[in-house]
Amino acid sequence: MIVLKRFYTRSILRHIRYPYRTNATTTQRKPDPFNIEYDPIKQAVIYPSELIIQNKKYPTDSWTNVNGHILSRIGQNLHQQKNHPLYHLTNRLRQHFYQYYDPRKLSPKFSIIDDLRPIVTTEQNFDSICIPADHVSRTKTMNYYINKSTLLRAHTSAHQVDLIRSGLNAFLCIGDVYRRDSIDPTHYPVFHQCEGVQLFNKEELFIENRNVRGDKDYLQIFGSNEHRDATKQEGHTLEAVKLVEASLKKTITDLFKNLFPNAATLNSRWVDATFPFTHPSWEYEIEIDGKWYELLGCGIMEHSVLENSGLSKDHIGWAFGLGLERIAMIMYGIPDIRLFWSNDSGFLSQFAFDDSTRAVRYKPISVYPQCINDLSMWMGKTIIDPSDFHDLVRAIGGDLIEQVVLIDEFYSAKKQRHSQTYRIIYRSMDRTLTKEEINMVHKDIESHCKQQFGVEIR
Ligand code: FA5
Ligand code: MG
Repeated sequence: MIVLKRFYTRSILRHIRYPYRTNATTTQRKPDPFNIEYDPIKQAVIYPSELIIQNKKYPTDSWTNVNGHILSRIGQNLHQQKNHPLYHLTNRLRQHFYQYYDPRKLSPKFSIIDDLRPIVTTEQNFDSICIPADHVSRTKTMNYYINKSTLLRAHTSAHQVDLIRSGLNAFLCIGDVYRRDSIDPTHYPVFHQCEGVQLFNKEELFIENRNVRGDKDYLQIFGSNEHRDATKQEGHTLEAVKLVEASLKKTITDLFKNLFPNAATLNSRWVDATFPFTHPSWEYEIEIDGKWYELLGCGIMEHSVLENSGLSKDHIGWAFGLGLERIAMIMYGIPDIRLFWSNDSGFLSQFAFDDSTRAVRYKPISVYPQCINDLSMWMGKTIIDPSDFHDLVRAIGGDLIEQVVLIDEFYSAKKQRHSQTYRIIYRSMDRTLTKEEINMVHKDIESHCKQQFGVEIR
């Protein structure tokens, strides 16, 4: 696990192209469809004054840090592509949640929204859900900004407030999300999330109580002397919080029983967590072959999020956000998150069926060898933030990069310089890479590191 050294964050100059055709043995540059260029003399990425994304124009500024490789993923909507594993999982989520019925509305309780564009404002992604102005999750190091006020959503929680404002009180929101995250078999800079939200008013929450006692006002959601502590927010009564917690945990447990019918053999646990938009909060993990995998984050919605949504003091609710790829990888035995982006018919044909509940295990088409190259550098004026390095490597090597790990870091008092060594593991999903090809990509990474970070290769 790489510990990001946030205090070393520097202004980011990044190489922006995805220049290698992965199916050719000779490397060729593709023209950048977004007109993003790298100027080797100024040693800077040159953005056009506006970016045109899905026919909409966005002005660029000093916050712009998207790249062509990432922008090309917008609109692919893997979860809507028939016969894709994420499409089947989305269908299963839909089928499961449509079982909850609202007898008053004579319709399914949960609305399912899966087509909201991933370009959002900082207000939607952060402010609307109470992420503080100085929170680390807002940094350029962690997000893909189009400009200072517009970014690629980092989570589907960005839509909570808009959807509640539109009148929904129970919904799922499914879509692609974008993060400058570490690179390994379970993390990818673009992945898919499903947000779930359910709100309750007093009558809905205490329905059992009302039926039994015929006394609507016996229990309350809000009390005047309630303080915030580990178990609840200020204002909330413990009995309301405990009922919402029970509803949340039952909803999630029932979902996973449905997704993994032999759940008797599936160990799961709730881990206390912290999110700015829920309190209390948990993560849900399941155990596979002795390893615990985090599948989702969840909790009781912060009351101020509901206030931002225009609700007065009469509702309480839960929310969760789960990662589709993580679940699909376990469900189908898919070993590497990059496979979801594969156009290889050997991969996709394994998911070509209509009944999304069909149990299938992914059979690796073939296994190609890894190619490991280390890169050791003396730092220039500033120390490279690993996420900047990951981004540069991914932008140059594209999907040939399986993993990037910072394996060594030290300070030489004699040289008065910092050193970092990264291990870059190359592997193609669809062919054996030649040493020459990898060396060419590796050399390109080296020379861009020199240009962009002012390092000296050791
Ligand atoms: C969130 O994104 C919160 N918005 C979730 C949430 C929603 C909490 C509502 C409370 C209420 P987190 O960053 O942990 O939390 O991501 C949620 C899930 O997305 C993770 O549990 C994991 O399944 C998945 N995930 C996160 N990062 C990646 C990644 N880089 N690649 C693939 N999946 C990821
Ligand atoms: Mg998490």
